[in-house]
Amino acid sequence: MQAQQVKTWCGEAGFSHAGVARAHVLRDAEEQFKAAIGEGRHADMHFLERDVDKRFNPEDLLPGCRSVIVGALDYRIAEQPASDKYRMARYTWIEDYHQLVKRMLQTVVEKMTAVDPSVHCRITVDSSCISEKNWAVEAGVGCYGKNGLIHNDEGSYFVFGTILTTCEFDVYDSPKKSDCGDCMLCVNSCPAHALSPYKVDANKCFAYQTVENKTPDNSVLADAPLVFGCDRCQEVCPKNKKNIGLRPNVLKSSLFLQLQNEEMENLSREDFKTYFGDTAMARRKYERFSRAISAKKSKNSE
Ligand code: B12
Ligand code: SF4
Ligand code: SF4
Repeated sequence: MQAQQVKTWCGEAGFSHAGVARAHVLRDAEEQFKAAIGEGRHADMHFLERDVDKRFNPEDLLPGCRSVIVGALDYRIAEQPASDKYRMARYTWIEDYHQLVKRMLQTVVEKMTAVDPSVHCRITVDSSCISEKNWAVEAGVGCYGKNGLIHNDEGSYFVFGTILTTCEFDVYDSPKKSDCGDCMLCVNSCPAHALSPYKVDANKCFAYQTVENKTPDNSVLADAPLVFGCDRCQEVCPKNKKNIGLRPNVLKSSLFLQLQNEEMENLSREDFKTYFGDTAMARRKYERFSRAISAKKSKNSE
């Protein structure tokens, strides 16, 4: 199949960038990953300790896998949240990307199998153990940044999904080299001192503390820049300062952006469902949300 054809389909689905990597075992990345786990940089995310081999060998996840297609969705929208005290990470401002990106990739798979019904595909969006970050680099859709995220010319506000496929392509993309140069803005601006170049210590990272940690301290929730997630190391990145161009029409802003400070403070369980139900925040319970809001409210009133 022609790689350009599948990239065109990805564009039609709403992806800002797409690339195709030849499936192989990512030995270097596996070593880096094992080192990070060995140092305990994954905090309590024990799911990262499982199936380590499969993460870097797509054939373990899809027998006969020959290629990995990566779609990158730029999730910036023009709307801003009404609340200035209780803010959430940008990736929550739209429909939960796990569902959105999966649906977008599904349309690409349908077009591929219409052309060649013998092709097998498996879609991943944080849904399997595959390391989407590493495959994004392999497929040339970005490069490693010192803030631990993948960047391309337009910055880092991208989420990724992959299609593992038995399909072979006429040409393949190549990995891009890191291009941060001497810049250290993200490392020096991280409020949690969680960053050293290209490495994130999740134990300290506010994104871990506010989203993944099941028992975070109230003081940590109060100090975190955001109620849910953290964007500081992206906000300071010069690559993210470029103007927002035309947004893909797949992005719809979430209802919760309309909530004022007081409405956030008094949100009932039912309202939480109404306003946050379609966002990635709904993956965490209402109790978790209201605890974070209370911690921030106490800090604000000090
Ligand atoms: C666990 C996880 C987290 C954890 C740990 C973060 C981390 N840096 O690993 C926490 C909860 C903290 C987190 C936070 C966030 N996350 Co997160 N997360 C993941 C997840 C599920 C797994 C990542 C992983 O394997 N980490 C384990 C550690 C050991 O790996 P690592 O630090 O990435 O180490 C790699 C590098 O060393 C790299 N590497 C290999 N060779 C080389 C060579 C060079 C030169 C370099 C520099 C690096 C390098 O390979 C290693 C192994 O993969 C992925 C989805 C997925 N399945 O991949 C999303 C993912 C990485 N997260 C994503 C996002 C959006 C975020 C947040 C921005 C959300 C937010 N606003 O709060 C923050 C950003 C925090 C940060 N600065 O990284 C996106 C990243 C998009 C992007 N542009 O890069 C992903 C890809 C989800 C997706 N499907 O789009 N996340
Ligand atoms: S997400 Fe926040 S806490 Fe985590 S590394 Fe970036 S700036 Fe630091
Ligand atoms: S802030 Fe600077 S060092 Fe950090 S990711 Fe952006 S360009 Fe790289």
